[in-house]
Amino acid sequence: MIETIATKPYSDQKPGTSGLRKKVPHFQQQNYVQNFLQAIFDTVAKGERETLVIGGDGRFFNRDVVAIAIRMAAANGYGRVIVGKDGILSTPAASNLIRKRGAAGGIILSASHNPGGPDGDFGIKYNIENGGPAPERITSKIFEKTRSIEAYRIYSAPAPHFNEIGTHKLGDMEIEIVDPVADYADLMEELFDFQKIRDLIASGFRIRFDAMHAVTGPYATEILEHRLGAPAGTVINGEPKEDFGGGHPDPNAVYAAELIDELMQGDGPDFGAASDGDGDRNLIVGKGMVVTPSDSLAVLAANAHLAPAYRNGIAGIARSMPTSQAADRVARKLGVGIYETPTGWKYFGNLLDAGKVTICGEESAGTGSDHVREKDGVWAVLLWLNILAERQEGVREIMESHWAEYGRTFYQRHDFEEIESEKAEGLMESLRDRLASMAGQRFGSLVVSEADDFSYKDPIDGSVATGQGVRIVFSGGGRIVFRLSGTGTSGATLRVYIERYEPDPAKHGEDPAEALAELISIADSVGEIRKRTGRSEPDVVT
Ligand code: G16
Repeated sequence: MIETIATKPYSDQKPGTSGLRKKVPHFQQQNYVQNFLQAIFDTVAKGERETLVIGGDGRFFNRDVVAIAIRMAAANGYGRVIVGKDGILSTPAASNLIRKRGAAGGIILSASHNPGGPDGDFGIKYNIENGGPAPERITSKIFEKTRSIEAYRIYSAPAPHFNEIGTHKLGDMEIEIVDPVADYADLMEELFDFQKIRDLIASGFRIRFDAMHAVTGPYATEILEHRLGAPAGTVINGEPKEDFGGGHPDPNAVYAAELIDELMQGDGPDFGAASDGDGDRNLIVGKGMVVTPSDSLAVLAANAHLAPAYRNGIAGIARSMPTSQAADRVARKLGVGIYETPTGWKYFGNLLDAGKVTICGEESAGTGSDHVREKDGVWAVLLWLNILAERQEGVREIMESHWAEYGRTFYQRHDFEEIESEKAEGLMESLRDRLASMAGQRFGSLVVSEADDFSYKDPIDGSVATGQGVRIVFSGGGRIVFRLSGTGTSGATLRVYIERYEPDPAKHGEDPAEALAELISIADSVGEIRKRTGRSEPDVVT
């Protein structure tokens, strides 16, 4: 029986960079989840008896919300839901299922790289029928609905267990519980030359993949160990846990330090990789070298033609604005388009759908292609492996020859976390106020050539996004970007992105902190970071 239950609106259900993210206890407030799901169902125009994909990264509260989403989908006219066994679906696997099964959309439960557990973070995101995150015009409608919601609809009977593959019914709705890994692994096998990678591994090439007790464990184990023949133990921390084993599933130098240390040993593995909570981010580590996400995007774009899926070349590259300009040089050389979008994978969707770009990437450890409409951690690892197998070179040799050919863009991101929101807003406001007078100003040895607050007009649907980050560009190619994160759950996180182009190969071996030292100190003075926040050091440098 369908029940209509009265509820009261919450005022804070505005989706951020990637869906609604809050602490678990916040989500556990009465009807908080139900309100947001009903607002989604009321917003998305759907025909009769459509299909909806449901799954998440397995973090604490995942199962409860999967069960609620199934019951509410049944009460909101869906004909079928496809649910990952145990409620598990990595974000890229969910994107693939939406596309493959012609679903109207999907509910993806994750707070990505944020920690989990009863006091950790949780998140709900809606993806549209192309498999990608809902664009702004939909998320803002969802937000509007949450502000005036009066009731939600739910099926009174409990949801069936979803811990075994099979089909069930709830009212008229079919519930299909699927293997979360199989379709995704098949897709990877279509894109890449698995035999070449198998041969590389059989020749003694050693891989270490850290799944960080998050969702990619089963995916990486199936693909690397079972299908590609890597020895057992290649995947570490491979069992997804509700609290990620107490860790922080963010594949960066801080939280993946153990993996990085192992790769810095002379007798360590040849290739290291890690992914995040929901499997869409990636970290690539070579022997003695961590590859920055911006460099990884540039190298993958330059070498994509070595993998079967991209053999005929790529149509273009898109990167988020704060991502380094290394990929732009590759696009120019290939003679393909380069697009600079605001932060957020949702901005790539239209470009991918229109066939303008094939490869996309972000400084926040995300790379992906037109095979799905999300960034994809395991895909990035496999494309790297395919390239390594074809070139028969190590990660370091590939990076060094890339820099020799294109020049090196030194890059760092400095995060200042949990700043009081007012102080962070004040800092951004003050920068914006000074933008008009900035061009021509000298800081140390550098002169500002242009400064603006980034805005973007989507070339496909004409929609405009403003206020996407303050850019200060210096003559000679240095750049500092300031923006506030849209994914945090407490206070504000100030992100400062710093880059400098170095064409001279003799200087490519420099330590990035040294190569960027002058810009780092300019960032502090121009941004008044210490003065306004009291912070002299960032919490995380990536
Ligand atoms: C999300 C978005 C990415 C974005 C990242 C960081 O990733 O999908 O596009 O780059 O957040 O955003 P911010 O700088 O606003 O915190 P994920 O992996 O968290 O879903």
